[in-house]
Amino acid sequence: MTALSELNKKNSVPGVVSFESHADDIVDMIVSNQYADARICLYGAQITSFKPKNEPDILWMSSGSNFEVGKAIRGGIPVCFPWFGPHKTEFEKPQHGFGRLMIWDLTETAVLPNEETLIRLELCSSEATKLFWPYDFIAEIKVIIGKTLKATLKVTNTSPTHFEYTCALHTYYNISDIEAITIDGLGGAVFHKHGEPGEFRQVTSLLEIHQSVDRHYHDTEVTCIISDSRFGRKILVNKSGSKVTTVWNPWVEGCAKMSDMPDDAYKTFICVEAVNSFDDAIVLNPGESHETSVIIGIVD
Ligand code: TA6
Repeated sequence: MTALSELNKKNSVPGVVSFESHADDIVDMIVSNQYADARICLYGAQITSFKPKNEPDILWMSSGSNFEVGKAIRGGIPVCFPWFGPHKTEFEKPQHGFGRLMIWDLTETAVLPNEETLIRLELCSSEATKLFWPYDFIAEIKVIIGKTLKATLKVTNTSPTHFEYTCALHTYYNISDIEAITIDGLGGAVFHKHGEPGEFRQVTSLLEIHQSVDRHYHDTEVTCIISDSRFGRKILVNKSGSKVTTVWNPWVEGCAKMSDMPDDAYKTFICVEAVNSFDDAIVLNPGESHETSVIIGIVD
């Protein structure tokens, strides 16, 4: 039996959860309930679409994204694990870790009493992960699809020694126009610019973006709101278990350097990411776990 037919046989829920082949070795899970429609790619445990009923997608996907094992998917919610950004010392190792480059196991699909849909995916340490990182671990992505989407990355240390990891739920939000949005919530927070020395403070309460931005805001756990004047909607970006919020848009010159997105793609997405890194790296003793969560949705 193929992986796809086995998934459909064992894990589909009639009218709610089904599976579709996206490309060789890449399977998408399609979820549809009374609240929303969503897609989750088992490769990378990457949520690639979340559409509350009668809304344009909250998540952005690049029309040029790869769907190929070994390459990252561009858009949705990439899971960066067990490091965020480049590896600290071994620069040949994959940017943002290997979590987004591996096929995760589906461990649960369930319909909750309130008709929300619960999905759990797991990545356990193996010979393949030990080529990149020597530790034993269980990483779980738990997704609850309802009026909002809740995604939690739970990492458990199953090694006999402690380890440190960094991570991100690197969400790409679908927006009408980068110059038509504001981000509320980061006023007063201290940030550093990616790869540059120095510390700055966000002076205005609303962040507007008119050029490339790659900022890591420190010591902030607040909810952000992305207001989109042209789409006439406000996106809720709530998080927990993360003290760093990263805001990224590469602008036209950055897009031009990336083969998996059109040059003008920067206009229609903004990344606002729940991050554990820098002074918020996570250290786990044997048996300990940490959870990093996001809740996204439309503000009524
Ligand atoms: O989170 C921001 C960031 O680390 C940027 O520096 C930028 O490189 C981006 O992520 C995308 O990284 P990727 O490896 O997906 O091209």
